[in-house]
Amino acid sequence: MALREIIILPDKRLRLVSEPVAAVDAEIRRLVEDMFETMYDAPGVGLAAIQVAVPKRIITADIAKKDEPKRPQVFINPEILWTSEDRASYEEGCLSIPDYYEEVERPAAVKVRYTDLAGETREVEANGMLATVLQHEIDHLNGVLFIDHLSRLKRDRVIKKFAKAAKREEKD
Ligand code: GNR
Ligand code: NI
Repeated sequence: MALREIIILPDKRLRLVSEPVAAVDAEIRRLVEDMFETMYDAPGVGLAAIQVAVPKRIITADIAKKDEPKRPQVFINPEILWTSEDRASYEEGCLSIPDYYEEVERPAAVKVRYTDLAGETREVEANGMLATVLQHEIDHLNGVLFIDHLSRLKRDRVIKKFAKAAKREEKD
């Protein structure tokens, strides 16, 4: 197992559309292990492979509370089959946009088809936190960030702030 570096804004790779996984082999299993280690270390409740610079359609998640046993979940090649009409609002954050949080409204429930670590096709109907996290992570697989769901003013402000921070880093 190994920690991998999480890429942050304005890294252009966050805008890539990730490629489907052809087969769940040893390399994919190693990547998933590293993603869990990186996600728990961060800590975060979800992680998309592109956040560790691998443009493959893989998500790890664990929405268990701190005082509960770990509940690791892996979603490979996830597809949203259905979204509810009713919506829910959560304060979202992203490990690739550190220390920035905003309310985002999304469908309250989703049905997702995915492949598990054994290579089996499965379906899950999620609501609450898991529904939000799945949508946030599937967005990452399509090069979409949660700030894309905010007003242009808010989004441009955040992008500008991270662009400036990167420039300062360059000079140091
Ligand atoms: O750790 C995370 N918390 C979170 C909170 C609300 C909605 C989505 C998330 S996902 C985020 C980790 C992350 O950046 N995943 O891509
Ligand atoms: Ni994120």
